[in-house]
Amino acid sequence: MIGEILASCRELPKVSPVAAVVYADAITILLNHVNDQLEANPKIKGLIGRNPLEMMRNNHRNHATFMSTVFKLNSFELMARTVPWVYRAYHAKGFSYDYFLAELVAWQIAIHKNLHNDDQKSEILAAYKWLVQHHEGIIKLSQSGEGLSFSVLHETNEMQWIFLSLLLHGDTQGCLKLVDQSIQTAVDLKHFYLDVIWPAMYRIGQLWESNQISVAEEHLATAIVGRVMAALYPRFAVFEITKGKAIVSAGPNEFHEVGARMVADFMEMDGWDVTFLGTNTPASDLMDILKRRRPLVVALSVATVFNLDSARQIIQMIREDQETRGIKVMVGGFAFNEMSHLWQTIGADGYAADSEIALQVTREWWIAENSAHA
Ligand code: B12
Repeated sequence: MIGEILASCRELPKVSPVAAVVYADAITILLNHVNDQLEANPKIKGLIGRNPLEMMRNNHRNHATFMSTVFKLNSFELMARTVPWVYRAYHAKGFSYDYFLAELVAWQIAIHKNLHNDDQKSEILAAYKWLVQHHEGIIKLSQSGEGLSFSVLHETNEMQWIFLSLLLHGDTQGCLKLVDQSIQTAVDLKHFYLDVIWPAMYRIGQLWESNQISVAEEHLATAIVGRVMAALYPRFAVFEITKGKAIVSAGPNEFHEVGARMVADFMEMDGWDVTFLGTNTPASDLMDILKRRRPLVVALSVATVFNLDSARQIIQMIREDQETRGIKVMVGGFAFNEMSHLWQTIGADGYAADSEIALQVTREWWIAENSAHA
């Protein structure tokens, strides 16, 4: 099924860069138009499962940013893999499947009325027509979960289940005791990050997505993980710096911190002089710090697919500025899980699926840098 859908979306005509920009520039107008149409629909309360209208508007905002990313990257595979997940997540919260059809029709009307150049309009509308035509197939995919990049689970181990259960009970002390007893060395710490925290957080994501835990419970789990990582950090932070400077960050509007923090901690343990900026760093501020610190590597974390385009823009800024163009850009994060080739599409120098592989990529850069200056 996913194979057929992917094959069919690859037939879609490419969206020209100018049409992608026109869509991005029109987002606010389109968004208002779509919201107005759906809010005027007499059946809207039933269609959105009596959820607050703000939840629907939020979906429209995410949709617009996401489609803008699809058009700018010209990646219809990204669209075909992500839209079933959107159906799945919102349907679990009570949105009916008919709502998506109504929404897609509203986008078509809004585009029709607000974009003026016929060629650009038809390039953009082709993607929406495809979505409407594949509505039933998308529902089936969302129900089966086939091909969705959002069901990554690692092999289970006992520690993972204990930790997950403590997280779900909101037991901060229990989590801290568990790590205190089981983590003695840097190797233990790495295993704990990769084999326990990482899969546990993915499981938390699945439980949230299928409405089995609330947003508050997900926030609680993330907050506990943050405390656990902070508690472990002083034990392993004093490492000799044997490599160059690195900056680890998530870009603008990217609020997922745990993965980026893992990469920062791993690199620090590997001898890098790491500056960890956390999340949601504005592009211009990132550029400033890159110019001041002149790192060899900048590591950018992208979890949400609609932030791929801002990562692309930052990479472009880094390349276009004489002072920063030599900096190696490594990317990673959940957004690349099933479509790792996207790192090339957005212009990065390297990609790693996890914080351990990130060390291999950056070690090679460090060796190359040293041999160039030897
Ligand atoms: C916690 C969480 C949040 C928290 C984050 C708080 C915080 N302080 O971090 C909050 C509440 C803010 C949040 C918000 C949202 N979230 Co959220 N969130 C999660 C959750 C449950 C866990 C994230 C996490 O900690 N993962 C654990 C880390 C270790 O995994 P990781 O980031 O993938 O990192 C590993 C690798 O990817 C890699 N890596 C990561 N970064 C980098 C960088 C480099 C350079 C390299 C080399 C490697 C690398 O290394 C790590 C392993 O070593 C995930 C579920 C999931 N599957 O991840 C959803 C998830 C990421 N969120 C999701 C969504 C949709 C959202 C929202 C849009 C929800 C909404 N409707 O508002 C917003 C978006 C906010 C934004 N603009 O960023 C979706 C993303 C779908 C997608 N790909 O687009 C997910 C997958 C949930 C789901 N199953 O549907 N979220």
